[in-house]
This record gives sequence, C-alpha cells and structure tokens, in this order.
Amino acid sequence: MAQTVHYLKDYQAPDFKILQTDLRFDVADPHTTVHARLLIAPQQNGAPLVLNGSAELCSLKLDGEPLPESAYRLADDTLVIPHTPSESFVLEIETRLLPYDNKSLMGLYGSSGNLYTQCEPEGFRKITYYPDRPDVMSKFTTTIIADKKRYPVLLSNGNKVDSGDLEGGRHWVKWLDPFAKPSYLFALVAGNLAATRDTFTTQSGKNVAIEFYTSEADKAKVPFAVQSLKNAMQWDETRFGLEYDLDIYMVVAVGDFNMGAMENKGLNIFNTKYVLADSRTATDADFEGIESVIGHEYFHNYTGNRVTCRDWFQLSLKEGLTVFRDQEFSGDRASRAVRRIENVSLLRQLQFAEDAGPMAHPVRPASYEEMNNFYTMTVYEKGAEVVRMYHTMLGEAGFQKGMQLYFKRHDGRAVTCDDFRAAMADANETDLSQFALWYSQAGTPVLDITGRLNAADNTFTLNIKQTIPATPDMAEKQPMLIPVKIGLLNQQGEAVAFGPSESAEVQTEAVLLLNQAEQQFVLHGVNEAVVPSLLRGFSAPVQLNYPYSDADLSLLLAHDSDPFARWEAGQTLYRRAISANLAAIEAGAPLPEHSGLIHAFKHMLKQEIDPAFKAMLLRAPATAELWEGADNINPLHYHEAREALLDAIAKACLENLVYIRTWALAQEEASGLAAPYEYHPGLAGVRALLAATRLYTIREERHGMMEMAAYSGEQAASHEKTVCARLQDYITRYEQLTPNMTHEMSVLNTVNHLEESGRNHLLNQFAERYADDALVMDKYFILIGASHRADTLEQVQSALHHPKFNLENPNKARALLGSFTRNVPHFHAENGSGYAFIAEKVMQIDAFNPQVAARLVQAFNLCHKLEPKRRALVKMQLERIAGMDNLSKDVAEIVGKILA
Ligand code: B3K
Ligand code: ZN
Repeated sequence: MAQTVHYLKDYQAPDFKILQTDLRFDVADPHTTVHARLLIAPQQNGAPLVLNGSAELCSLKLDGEPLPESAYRLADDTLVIPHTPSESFVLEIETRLLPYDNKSLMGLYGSSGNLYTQCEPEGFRKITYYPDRPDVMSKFTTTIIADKKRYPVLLSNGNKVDSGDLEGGRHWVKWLDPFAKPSYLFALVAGNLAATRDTFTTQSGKNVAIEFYTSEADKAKVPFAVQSLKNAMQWDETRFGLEYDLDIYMVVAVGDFNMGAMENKGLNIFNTKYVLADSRTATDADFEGIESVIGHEYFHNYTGNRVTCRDWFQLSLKEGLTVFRDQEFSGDRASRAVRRIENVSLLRQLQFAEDAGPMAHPVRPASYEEMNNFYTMTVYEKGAEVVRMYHTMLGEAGFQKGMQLYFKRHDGRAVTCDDFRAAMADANETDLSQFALWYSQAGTPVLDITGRLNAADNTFTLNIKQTIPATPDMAEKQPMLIPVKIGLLNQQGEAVAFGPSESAEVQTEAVLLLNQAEQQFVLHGVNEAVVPSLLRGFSAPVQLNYPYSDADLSLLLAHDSDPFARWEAGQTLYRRAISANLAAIEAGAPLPEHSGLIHAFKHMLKQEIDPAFKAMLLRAPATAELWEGADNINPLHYHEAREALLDAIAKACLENLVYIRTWALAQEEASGLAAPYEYHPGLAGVRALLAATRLYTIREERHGMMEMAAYSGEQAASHEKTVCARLQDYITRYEQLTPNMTHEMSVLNTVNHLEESGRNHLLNQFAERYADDALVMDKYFILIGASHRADTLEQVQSALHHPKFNLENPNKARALLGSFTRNVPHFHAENGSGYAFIAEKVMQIDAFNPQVAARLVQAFNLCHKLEPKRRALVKMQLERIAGMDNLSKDVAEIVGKILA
C-alpha cells in the first residue's frame, strides 16, 4: 500500500499559466470526444510542462503541429512535455471518454440518460490533460455538440454566447465564462431536462436570469429551492454587500451525486435531495436543508469562486468561511438559537470524534494522500467555528471590515488561510498571529475552569487552563488564542453585572481572551454567590469542564439567558445520568434514580419555552457523543445506559409529556392540518416538539408491554392486544396525517424499533405508497437501517434486493448502509456480524465508487477505542479490506491510518 503523500510544505507556484482554455465536447454515444485548446504562458524557468490526466489520449498538437510520441511521456496519470517554446504557445489535446461507464461520479458521467460533471477537487483530469490545481486560473469557453433530440439542453459555465443547428439532427451551444477560474469549477450538463425559470433583480438593478433544471416530472418540486436562492441572493447583498456577477444563475439537480451539491461558476450541480421538495414528500428538516445548501453554494460565488484556494490544503479557506456564511443565513432567516445548537451538536457528534481518532487533522491539513478524504467535518464545521471566533472577537462590524479588505486584496486570486487571517487582523489593526495555531494544531482543546468568590474585595476569579490533546500527527501543542464568552447568574437565576477588569464598566456578558496555558480572569463588583455561565453561544470549539453541582446545572437550565449555555446545562445533566447508568451496568449494580435530573426536566417541561427550543432540550446527547474521551468502549453498554435513562424519564414524566404531546398536536391541527401543509419555521418547531414527546411516550407503552410479558401467558397476551391496539391507533392516525411528511416520518420513527408485525406493515405500506419517489424511498431505507429490532441485519440484507435499491446510487447506499453504521446495537453486535457486513459492502462499492466506499469505511474509525474483543473483530475486517486487489487510494488511506 505504498502511497504518494502530498505535503503543504512542498508547495511550489505553477510553472505555466493557462491564459485561455477553449473546450469542445462532441457527444456521440457511447463516446464523448473532448477537444481542448490551451493558450499556455511559461513562467520563464525552463521547467517541463506537466499536466494531470487519466483520460484516453487521442492526439496532441503544439502550435498546430502534431507532437510525436518521442516528444512527451505519459505515465501515472501525468503527461510530461519536457521541451516547450519559451514564449506563449497553443497546445491542443483530444481525449475520448465513456461517460456512461463512469460509476465513480467524478469527471464526466452519465445518469438516467443525461451527462453531468463533477470536477472538485481532481475530476477535471478525467476529462482532459490540464494543470488540475486550484492556483491555475483561466478563462474558459465551452462548446457542446450533441444530438438535439437526446440532448436538447446543453449547459456550461458563464453566459450562453452562441448556438446553432447541424446536419444529422445535431446542434451546438457555446458558453463563455468571463471570470478566470480553476479547473475544479468547470461544469457541463447535457440532456433532456425541464427548466423552471425566474429572475432576480440585484441591488444595483441588474436582472439575473434564474434557471433550475430537473426532469419534467420533478418540476412541481422546484419552487421552494428557487425561492431559497432568491432569499440567499438578497441576504448576501444585505449582510455582506455582495451582488451576483453573471447574467444567469443555473442549478441542475441529479439523482446520482457523491455529495450535497457543487458550486461550479454559474452552473451549480445539486443532489436532487437539496433541490426537490413539496408539501407531500418533504419534511420540515428537508426544507431547512434545501435552503441552507442552496445558500451555501450561492455564497461560494464570492467565497470560493471569486477568491479561491491556492492549494487543497487551504480548502477550509472557502469551506469553513462558506459554512459560517450559510449558518448565519439560516440563523437570520429563523430560529437562530435552535440552528446554533443543531450546528454545535453535529460538530460534537462527528467532528470531535474525528479530532480524537485516526483521521485527526488540523483545519488546514499538513498532508494528504487522497484529497477527497479531506472534505471533512474538521475542514468544514471546525473551519466554520474558526471563522466564527474571528466574528466573536472582532464583532460584526470588525468582521465585515475584514471581509471587505479580503475581497479588495484577493478578488480573482487563489490564496491561503494566512491571507484571510491577515485581512481580518489588518482591517482591525490587531495582532492575530497566535490565532494561526487554530489552522495547524489538530485535537479538541480542553478547558478546565474553576471559579472562586472573594467576598473581601467583591471579585469572582475564573481560573482557566487549556490543554490540547496529542494527535497522531503532533504530540506537543502550543497554547492557543481562545475566546470564552461568559455571564454570571445569582442564586435566583438573575444576571449579575460585573467589570471584566477593575476599571471597566460593569456588564452582564464579556468575551475573555485566553492566550496562555493557564490564566486567571478577575471579575469585579461581584458581591453575591454566583453560578458562571460559560462558553456562551459555544464561543470556541472546545470541551469544557467546570465543577458544577447538579443544582447549579438545574439553575442554568431553568434561567440562563444564553440559549446555548442553557441547553448545555441540560446536556451535562443527561451526560452525568447516563455515566451513572453506565457505571451501574458495568458493575452489575441496580440503576440509580436520577431524581435531580427528573425534577429539573419536569420543571423545564412546565416552563414557557419556544417549542423548537423545548424540543432541543428534550434530546439527550447521542451515543456517539457519550464516548468522547473514553476507551475500552463496549458500545452496547453505552446504548443500554442511554436507553435506560430515556425510559426512566418517560416513566417519571409521562403525564407532563402526554400533556405537551396533546398540546402540540392541537396547535398543529388548529393552525393548518386541514389546510395544505406548508413549511413554516414556527410550525416546524411545534412539530419537532410533537415528535420529541412521541419518542418518549412510546417508551412507556413498550416498557409496559415488556413487564407484562414476564407475567402469565394470558395476561401477556391481553397486554399484547393493548399494544397492538396502540399501534393500530398510530396506523389510523398515520392514515389521517399523510398529507404531511414530517408527521409521517415522526410516526414511523416512533414505531420503527417495535418488534410487533404492525411495524413492518406500516413500513411496507409506506414503501408501496412512495415506490416511485426516489427521495422518499431513501427515507424508507434509512428506517430499515436504523431500527433496533432483532431482525435488522436480515432486513437490511433483504433491502439490498429491493427493486428500488441500487448500490451504485450514493443516496441509496448512504441511506441504508450509512444509517446501519450509526445503529449502535447492530453495527457493534457482539458477534461481529455488523462489522463483517459493512466491510463486505466497502469492498464491493470500492470497485466502482471509491469516494462512497471511503466514507463508509470511516465507521471503523472507533477501532482503537473499542474494548479488546470488538477491536480484534474490527481489525480483522480492516485487514481483509487492506488485502484486497486494486484497493482505491481513498480507502487505502483511511484503512492505513486506522491500522497504523
Ligand atoms: N465544494 C463541494 C464539495 C466537493 C467535494 C468533493 N469530494 C461542495 C461544497 O462544499 O459546497
Ligand atoms: Zn462548500
């Protein structure tokens, strides 16, 4: 498994510029012939011309003359021409592709009879030979020639400048992109697609044409995405002062796509999941996802396309910043507090785990083997937190000043994360050199904080110690610059004002700037006992320890004015209770009572709280968040400990939960069930609360059933009848609620773990009803993969043969297999059957789509933290994969790092 490792420290500026790129695609099934005409300017250092490429090379011409084979070398996906003219010259390259055989979904590929491209990061080299790196920016024209009937729509980047008909029923279209761009932003679409058109008038009065392309049948599901785009365009003008720069903005939706979407200049290509939605088939979460991804790709037009990355190590320059921008967009649209908590909780579940495992890497990685493996939670989500810290430290005005300077200095260029940091520092005349460590040190920093009231001089002193854990790439770390936003609450839960320094004016909130390994912050004017509210708004991506008593946490949960800190207090209470359960399970002792938590929980249920936020408060940390920092993990014990807590809460708070469930249902019914459903953030909150309470109340019903099963046959049978009647109730309710997918999914999620055959009946009915809707069928496969039922592995295996399942479709593979890897009791089954099953699928998928396989195999990242028996089982599977012939470098890199 000898791999080429690429290092940031080896970066060298390109030896050649590409002044102009003219492409001609001749689509003639099954082949597409690509003619590339490159105007190349050497940088006067006599270096050989090295182009990346793996396509079948048909011909090469230099300044109009065919190049003899002796004049170039073609090996290892590179084309080297040792001698080229010292002045600008023209290189013409002809390549031949078989797009319908391309199942990797990188480069040019076919899907349902249409052609699409995906070039980021290194897909362009599958189309032609080119310096396929982001710091080579060129102006492109693209001419596409194809059969007019089969491919009536021919699209590429920029503006359409010409078109015409040809003999034999063929036609052509020429596109010109006036903005220089790197090859990764190139896009082409050819096919039989229906357009949904709209327009947007920019703040300076320019009319931009909006065109969304889908299948004819899906047209009815496009309007929400179109509106989302207009909202995003408007928001970027108001909040960032950024106006769209081309005459047209196109979005094409495709069912076979490796990720969410791609920001190609003027021609975004999207996974159908992030475009198509209607009131019948999309949940509230689907609508929210569409608005955020449409926003994300649109925002890339400036942060990514106009200013791009010098090299792929800088990926977070565009991704971290653009995620920050899309998070702010969603937060400004609605429910800012809830959105923030969702983002933090995702970061903690997935990014913290990544930072603590074999794939740990800094926001700007120092090396990689396969770039596709570095589109990670760290680069995206931790990267967004790093951008958010600038915002926290500089404020909105200071941050915007930094953004303006960034665009002024770097528009039209390929730059680095240091350039971004310099713009933020220079615009605000501040020194941010220590902040560079956030880009080079991996691992989640841990803050150990203590607080002490000194009645003699009315001060409250916070002592903060930071530790950055060692990661496989680096053992010793330097202290970082960490903004810690704080407040103080008195024993009545009221905000206490304080002076962050002796001379400062008193305030109720402050951002402390921690820049040493250990530091004391003295808060003045505090003359009563206080509970500190720490890391408000999750002001830095760190783990925090403070010796709170359960009573302190209950106080914060009941009264903290900062929604994140309030939610966090609840999460800490849950975590403590689950840990206590875990200790009891591992010691074979009876489970503790949790009276403190239950008291706080009941109080919270009775408080008047925004429904969406209350739904968040009802959610205990996910199992994957609980084993952060642990080792020798028996995942089933964690699962059991968490389930036991949820059962205990359901039992103790049933009455209050049923009350809220009934209230939420009534609210929802009063406001719109009779009318056609529409996505609305306020109602989405009510529905989220309804779903969250259902997940608790079903436990009591199921719990009761299990208790009864221990009694005599007759009693058990009669209880079974009650449970079936309950399920029948759900079915009836479900029938009534079908116009609304959020409810349908809530009901199905609620019954999904039940062993009763009624559950299968409900799921089958769902699959039959939506057999022709690919996106809804993904939801069905997720349910199958996520169920805790005893027969889940069997059901997953038979779902692989379901007529609507297709392993080559990434959405389907992710739905069924991805959900199974997150299904703790089954993936981590003691006999290793879950591990063996996933390993087999990784090997099968790797043969045609390495990217999807490499994502899936990361389910084994936990390997070294598992207890010895499971660790051995996982290792055995990883070694099986490592020994496979023709293993992709994508999977090889991940497996190599886990086994290292
Ligand atoms: N930039 C693309 C991601 C490309 C992933 C390549 N494996 C989508 C986005 O982040 O907006
Ligand atoms: Zn992005």
